[in-house]
Amino acid sequence: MAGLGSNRRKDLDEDDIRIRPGKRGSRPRTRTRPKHEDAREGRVLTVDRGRYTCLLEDESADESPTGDRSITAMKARELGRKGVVVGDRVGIVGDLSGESGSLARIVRVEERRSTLRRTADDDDPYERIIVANADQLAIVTALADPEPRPRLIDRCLVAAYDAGLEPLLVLTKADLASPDDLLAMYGALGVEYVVTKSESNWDLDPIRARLAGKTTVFVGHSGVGKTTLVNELVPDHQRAVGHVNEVTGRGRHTTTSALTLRLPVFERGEGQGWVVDTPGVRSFGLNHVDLSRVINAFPDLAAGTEDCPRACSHDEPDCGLDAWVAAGHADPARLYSLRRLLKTRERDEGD
Ligand SMILES: Nc1nc2c(ncn2[C@@H]2O[C@H](COP(=O)(O)OP(=O)(O)OP(=O)(O)O)[C@@H](O)[C@H]2O)c(=O)[nH]1
Ligand SMILES: [Mg+2]
Ligand SMILES: [Zn+2]
Repeated sequence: MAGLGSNRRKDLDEDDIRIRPGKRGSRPRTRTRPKHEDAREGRVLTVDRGRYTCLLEDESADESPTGDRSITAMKARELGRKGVVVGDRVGIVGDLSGESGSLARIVRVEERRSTLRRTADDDDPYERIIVANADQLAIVTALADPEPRPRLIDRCLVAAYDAGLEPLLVLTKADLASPDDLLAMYGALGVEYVVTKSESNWDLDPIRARLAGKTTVFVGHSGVGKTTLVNELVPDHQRAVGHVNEVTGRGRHTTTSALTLRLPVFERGEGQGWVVDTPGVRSFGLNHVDLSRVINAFPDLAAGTEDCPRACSHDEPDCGLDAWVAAGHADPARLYSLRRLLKTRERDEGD
């Protein structure tokens, strides 16, 4: 609601309109307001100053949905302070025509399957939910220009494991540098990866295969090429791309809001995929993350924690994992990688 004057807000708020005396104004509230059983389900595509762009999916659609409608909605007062974020499934009532100037109301937020959160840095108590209901986190890293920063990759991995999202390493700008060093660093973690380079005829099949049937959030520093890639994957929708400053090696934060786009279906039978392009981040604060959950992403090591002391951090002298690995039950490189991730909150290599 920020940024809207109170007069304007009144004009746009259907709740206000409803209680004004008028032709239909004396209708008892209980008849129109109970559980909103008539609410249509929509998907929040993007949020801009209290306005939510929501997609009402064509329920009859199969192979190539054509009846989708994108509408603008606001949060109904009854939702109070409950946040609505990109990716939320919401119940919407009111004017669902999608005509310009129309405004519907979000009356319900469905339970989230997943939430990807971050704090601006580790000292920041204020955590933001970046996206709800995603399946996969694409950690987008340029191989050069800007230089890869493994600290951010590690932090994003921890955030993905914490949120229960599958991580996917997307290494861009392979025309400028080789991916070998980075891949060696992440090999033991077994993280899925794709390597891309922009050229007149991109080979997008490997990344499309990884995105099919999932909702994937693209995160990474500014200038790594998130939007360039998303534009290529969703050619009908072109967002602005920036350029990387030659002096600082940084992008210019060209993208300023998260936006969900539907991927075209390329092969029959392939599930529908969605991508969420997000603004570049300088760092990925992990204040909210419970590090004891990270081990759950390492089943080969989690099986060896029985002899650990209570509340073991798995990065201390008595940790049972050293013996587990020494006995040949798991690859020492995996333990090394896990410990690097567990330390990522303390490591300060600058960003
Ligand atoms: N050489 C090369 N340049 C690329 C490649 N992909 C993207 N770029 C360039 O990198 C610059 C930044 O790209 P964007 O797509 O705007 O980067 P972004 O990650 O969306 O940046 P923010 O929106 O600021 O977070 C643009 O000038 C792109 O043309 C690539 O594979 N190779
Ligand atoms: Mg961008
Ligand atoms: Zn331990």
